[in-house]
Amino acid sequence: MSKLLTETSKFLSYVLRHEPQSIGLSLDTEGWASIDALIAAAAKHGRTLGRALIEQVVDTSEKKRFALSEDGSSIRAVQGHSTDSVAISFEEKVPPAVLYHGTATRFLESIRAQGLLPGARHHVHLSEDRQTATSVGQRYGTPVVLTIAAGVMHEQGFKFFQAQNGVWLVSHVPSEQLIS
Ligand code: HQG
Repeated sequence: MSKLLTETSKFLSYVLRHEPQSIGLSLDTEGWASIDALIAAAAKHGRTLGRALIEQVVDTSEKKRFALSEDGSSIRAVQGHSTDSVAISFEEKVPPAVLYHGTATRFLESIRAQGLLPGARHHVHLSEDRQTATSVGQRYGTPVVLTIAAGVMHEQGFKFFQAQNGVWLVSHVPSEQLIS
């Protein structure tokens, strides 16, 4: 991916997930921003964005981080938010028996003690395959993949959601549900 696409993707992640106010942008509670408003707000803060570039970032994002509205007028990040202005109404879904979470070895002691916590984000992020989890864990150090008894948690009443890009979401994971 070109440097411009990567940089633009990082910028969009920042304003659509975390700090929309940093460029004076408003998101609705489902996370949508008007593309025209996004382009205008970015321009005011010295970043030239065009519709074509935005659409290219949406199309080339391997993790399918962003979605366009049906009429093409708005954009949102499909998961990963920390901003309080967004509360996406994800549809509940029955998870597979096990899900995976990639983390770094240096967090293990704390995770074994407290379980998995969402940190600044709205949910703990889980994946269906170990490979994705490994690459997620690599971002923070030596990766380690934890296996989560998602089926048991679901039976206990935990609500699971799946974002449009396949990432599984849950409020937290108690340490007893970490199988390995
Ligand atoms: C860890 C990326 C200590 C947790 C990825 C993680 C993902 C604890 C870090 C998405 C803990 C939070 C989300 C505890 C959890 N003690 N550490 N009790 N509980 N942690 O970035 O899951 O590229 O907020 O293991 O692909 O790493 O941005 O979450 O290491 O899907 O689209 O605290 O972000 O996607 O880190 O990553 P994050 P995450 P994008």
